[in-house]
Amino acid sequence: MIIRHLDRIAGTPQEVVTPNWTSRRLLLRRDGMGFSMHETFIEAGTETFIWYKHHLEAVLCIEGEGEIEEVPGGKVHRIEPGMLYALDRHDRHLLRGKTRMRMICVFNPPLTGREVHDAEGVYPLVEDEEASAA
Ligand code: 9YT
Repeated sequence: MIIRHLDRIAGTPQEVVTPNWTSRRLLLRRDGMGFSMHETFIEAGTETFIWYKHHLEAVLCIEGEGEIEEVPGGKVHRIEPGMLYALDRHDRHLLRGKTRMRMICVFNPPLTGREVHDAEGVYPLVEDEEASAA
């Protein structure tokens, strides 16, 4: 059995901080579960273009408000606590945080933990002055 706690992931390599989002990886490929599981915070006022070409992802909003826009197509869906979106077709999308959103994300196949630094389909459009790798 694997036991993890979010409080013990903050400040470790399993926490990735970028101008638009912060993600804490609860489970990764090496855990052997067949999926990875993340807590991701989307910062207020940010817009991020995301395309997971090689992964399926489901995202459940726990806190906060925002929206997801389908690309192409432009259809916009409101994100609020309880809303889930599943990218079953590797859907390209724009993710916008109106307030800071707390999301629980699951990936199949699981992330190894290195993809984000290789910009695995995540391209921030809005960045702070101190932009870092995303
Ligand atoms: C909301 C969302 O797409 N989260 C993805 C997880 C994050 N990009 C990570 O852990 O790398």
